[in-house]
Amino acid sequence: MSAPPSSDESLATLDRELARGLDLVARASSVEDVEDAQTSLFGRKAPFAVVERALGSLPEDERRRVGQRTNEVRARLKAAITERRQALESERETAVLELDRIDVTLPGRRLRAGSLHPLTIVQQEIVEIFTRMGYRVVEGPEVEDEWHNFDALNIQPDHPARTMMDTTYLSVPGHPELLLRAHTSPMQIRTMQAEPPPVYVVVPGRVFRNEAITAKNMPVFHQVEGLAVDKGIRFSDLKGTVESFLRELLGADLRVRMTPSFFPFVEPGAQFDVSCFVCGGSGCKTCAFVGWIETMGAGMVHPRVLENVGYNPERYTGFAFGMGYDRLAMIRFGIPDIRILWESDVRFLEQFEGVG
Ligand code: YSA
Repeated sequence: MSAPPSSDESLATLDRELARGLDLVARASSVEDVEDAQTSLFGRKAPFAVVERALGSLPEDERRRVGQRTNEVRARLKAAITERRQALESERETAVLELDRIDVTLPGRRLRAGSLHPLTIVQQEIVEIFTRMGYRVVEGPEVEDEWHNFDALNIQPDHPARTMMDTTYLSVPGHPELLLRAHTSPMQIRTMQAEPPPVYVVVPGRVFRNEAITAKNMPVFHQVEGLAVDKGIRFSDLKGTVESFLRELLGADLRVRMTPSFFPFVEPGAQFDVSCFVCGGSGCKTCAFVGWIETMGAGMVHPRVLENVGYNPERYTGFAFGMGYDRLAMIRFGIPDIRILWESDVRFLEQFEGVG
C-alpha cells in the first residue's frame, strides 16, 4: 500500500480532478455519459476518494485547508453534473415530444366503413315498402313444431314436404315434432293465434330445406311472409299489392306474371314470377331456360286455416304470400348465382358500399 498523499499532492489532485471533471461533464452528450462521469469522479477508487480518505492523516491546519478545498471542488463538480443532467433530460424530452407531435392541421385518415350485405339491404327495402303500406313487422322462431309448420297450414300428413327428404327434423329426445322451419308461413298461424283480426304483418326470416345447391337454390335461404286478414279482402287486393310492391322494389318497367299454383293453405293459390334479369326472357342458366324467375307463392288464406286459429271465415278473408328474397336480391342487383351471396368475397361485398 502506498503512503497517503501530502497536502500539496492532494491540492494538486483536486485541481486536476476539477478540470478533468468539468471537461468530462461538458462533453457528456447523454444522461448515461453524465452517470459515467459521476462514477469516474466520485467512485471508490477515484483520485477524489483517495484525497478524502487521506484527510485523516494530515496535520490539523492542513486538514482544514485541504478539507475546505475538497468541499469546494465536490460542490462545483456536483453542481456541474446536476446542471448537465437536467439540460440533457430536457433535451431528451423535447426530442420525444417532437417525435410524437400531432399536426392537427393535417387532413384526417378516412376510416373505411363496411357495407351492408345485399341480403340485408333487400330485406330492409322490402320491410320499408310494406310498413309504408301499413304492415307491421314480426319475427318468429327458426325451430318450429310440425303443427305450426304443417298441420295448422292444412298440409296433410302424407304431403311430400313432411318427409325427412325435404325437411330438417331435430333430434331432441321427447320432441319428435321439432324441426327447422321450412318456410315463414308458420308465423301466419302464430300471429293469428296471438291477436284478433284485422291483421297486416310481414315476417322476414331464415328458412331451411333439405335441397340441392344450384344457381338459384340453397338449403338455407330467406323469406318474407306477408299476411293481410280483414273484412272484405279480395283476390284483386293480393294482385294489386304484390304487383305494386314488385315494381317499387325492382323497377317500374319490370314484367310481372301471375300464374295459378297450389299450396294447401290457400284457395285459390298463385305464383308471381318476374322476367329474367339476365336474359330478359329468352332463357338462360340463371332462369333454368324458362325466361321467368319465380319470386313468391301466394293466395287467399284457406278457410280451414282461419278456422284452425279461431277466426270466422264467414266474416273475414285474407291473402298471404311468401317471397324468397335471396332471389329478389339477385334480381335487384343482377347477381347471376345465389351462391355468391354466401361466399363473403370482399371484392363482391365492397360493391355495396353506400347502398342501402
Ligand atoms: C304460399 C302461399 C301463401 O299464402 C303464403 C306463402 C307461400 C309460400 C310458401 N310458404 C313457400 O315457401 N313456397 S315456395 O316453396 O315456393 O317458396 C317461396 C319462395 O322462396 C320461392 O318463390 C322462391 O323465391 C324461394 N325459394 C324456394 N326455395 C328456395 C328459394 N330460394 C332460394 N333457395 C331455395 N332453395
